[in-house]
Amino acid sequence: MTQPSSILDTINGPADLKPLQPAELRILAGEIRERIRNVVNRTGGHLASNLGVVELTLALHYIYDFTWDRLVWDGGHQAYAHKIITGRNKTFDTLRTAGGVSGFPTPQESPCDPFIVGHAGTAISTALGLLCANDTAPRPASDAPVRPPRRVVAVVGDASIASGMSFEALNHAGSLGKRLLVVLNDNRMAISGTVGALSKYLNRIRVATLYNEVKREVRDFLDAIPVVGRSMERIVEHVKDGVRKSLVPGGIFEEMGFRYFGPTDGHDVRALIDVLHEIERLDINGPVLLHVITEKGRGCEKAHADPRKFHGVSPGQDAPPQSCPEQIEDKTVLNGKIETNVPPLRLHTYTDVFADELLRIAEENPRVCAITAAMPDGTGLARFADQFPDRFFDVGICEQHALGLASGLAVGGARPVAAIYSTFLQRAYDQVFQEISLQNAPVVLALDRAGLVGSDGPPHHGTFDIACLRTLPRIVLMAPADAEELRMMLRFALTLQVPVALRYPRTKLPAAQLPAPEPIQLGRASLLTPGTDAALIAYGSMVAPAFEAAGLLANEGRSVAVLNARFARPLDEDLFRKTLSAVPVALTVEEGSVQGGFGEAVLRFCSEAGLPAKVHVAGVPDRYVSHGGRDPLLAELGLDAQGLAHRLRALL
Ligand SMILES: Cc1ncc(C[n+]2csc(CCOP(=O)(O)OP(=O)(O)O)c2C)c(N)n1
Repeated sequence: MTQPSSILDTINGPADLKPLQPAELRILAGEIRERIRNVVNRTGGHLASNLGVVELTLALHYIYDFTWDRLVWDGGHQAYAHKIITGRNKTFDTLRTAGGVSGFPTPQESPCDPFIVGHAGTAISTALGLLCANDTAPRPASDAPVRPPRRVVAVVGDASIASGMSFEALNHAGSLGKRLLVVLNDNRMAISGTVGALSKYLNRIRVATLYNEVKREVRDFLDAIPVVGRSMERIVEHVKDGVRKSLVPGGIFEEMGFRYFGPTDGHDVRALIDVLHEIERLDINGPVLLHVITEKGRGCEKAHADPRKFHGVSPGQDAPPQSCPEQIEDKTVLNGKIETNVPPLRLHTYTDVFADELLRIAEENPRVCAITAAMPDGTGLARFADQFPDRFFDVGICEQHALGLASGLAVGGARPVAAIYSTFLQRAYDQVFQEISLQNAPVVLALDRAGLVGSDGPPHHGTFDIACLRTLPRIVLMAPADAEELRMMLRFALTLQVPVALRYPRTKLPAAQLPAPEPIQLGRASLLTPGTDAALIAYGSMVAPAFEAAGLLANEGRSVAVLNARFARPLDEDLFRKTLSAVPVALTVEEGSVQGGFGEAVLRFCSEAGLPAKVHVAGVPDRYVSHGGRDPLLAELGLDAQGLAHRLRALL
């Protein structure tokens, strides 16, 4: 029998950690880091956050049994070590590849993952729900083995804890008084630096380096101060309270009903184990917050030195990536269409083009502002932040506030552009309704990553924005077919006095040469190719494959019209009526959910207008699409040129 060559080889599940000594756990931490680095170098993925939580992960699994207890990772982008320990080491090489291990927790892979997550700020709420569910569990049979109550642990980053939902959950948990354990993983970073007042507060705690011991001494000291007389008693109590708050770290959490522990060195596995033991020994009857200080990118020199660049990396990357994995997937040289007077950057993606054009517009118009919810790099706004710091707002992972702020800016006369990933917009649907649509606030929503995003998979695919937004009155929905059209649409959006959502995909700029775009007019589509056998009515990123599909069919002697819809709302009823009167069959195409999307709008129009054409809808089907490369996923769904041609052939 071959001997295991490392401690990691002996870890088949969390139970194998229990016999290890702290010194062995330290060695194991190093091995896990190596493993993460090697795999992520091949597959791409979130690097810096994962390297930062290795000891914390080991300590949590050492103390608890998460096949019984529950561990909820906020955002889930830092769960690689957890995956490696919980039986997924052997398959970890397939990380983020089609059919392989997901980059995020998922119960499909392990009973140790209670939720599929990818969006930040949710862990404290869902963990609290799990805890409350414990109370509803049926009584075990009298002869069943007695198990301790499940411990529920939420690990949340210092950026995610500042999101609205986290605050709502802290507020609730503090009042419920249940035994929730929140581990605040404080590395001072979101993807870029953490922003906001809470971040400054945490920084003060770190700088103070006060430990629980000190805290207890302060408490004891204050409690020992004698008080004389009733009115004096109240005054002295106020003074003591003030002193307590100024000296004791974590006061804000204590005020909310949590017992605060820390800050603890999150890379000292022994200290972590000790503090967790202590928390369990004290048997605290209420919520506890353990504040752990970690370093993003720990153990990898480059990632440690520049965690912003190494939040995520693309495959094959020991050299720094250009941005986070949400941003970099497809790399290609600039297609010849973008000609600019100011070419300092090579523009690879729609994100680059959006950011570049917004800068130009902002130079011309001092009322233009840009907003991001913790994604200055991913949305391309980092340059805007440098150039126009007074007109740039990074609000942290607070999409709801981002759109509330945008509404206020717009109503106040500014021209806000809120750049937000399609999937994260979902968090702020009510703000799009009340603060934007109902007010008729002229906010431009720049919806990046609209469509399939690739390896980040289901929590990140941006496939619901068309369906969500289409239902709201007033809002104009548009999507460019190529980079030039994106520039034109962004400029056009900022001339409108109504809300606009402009969606563009996470991909390289299309290689297919589309005809030069005509000027943009509200609710006007563009006929790219006339045809009599069928029509392809495509929206945004699907125009290029539709155009190519029509070319393939033309080679077979079929005459297929191609319409670049440009707007999903309002629709170009005149052009649609004309086109759909001239062909027997049409196929709408969108990189979004077929349920309630663009195609359904066309279907309804066609039916109500009594047009003879039979309209079919192509798009993302009514299920969650897994992770994998964007292009293979599109091909799998029949949304590439071949697939569209194939579908139309069948319809003809
Ligand atoms: C609702 C939402 N908005 C934005 C993101 C994108 N995002 C992924 S990780 C991350 C930073 C998280 O920072 P923190 O919670 O401090 O964890 P760390 O990565 O530093 O460990 C962001 C903004 C997200 N996942 N969810």
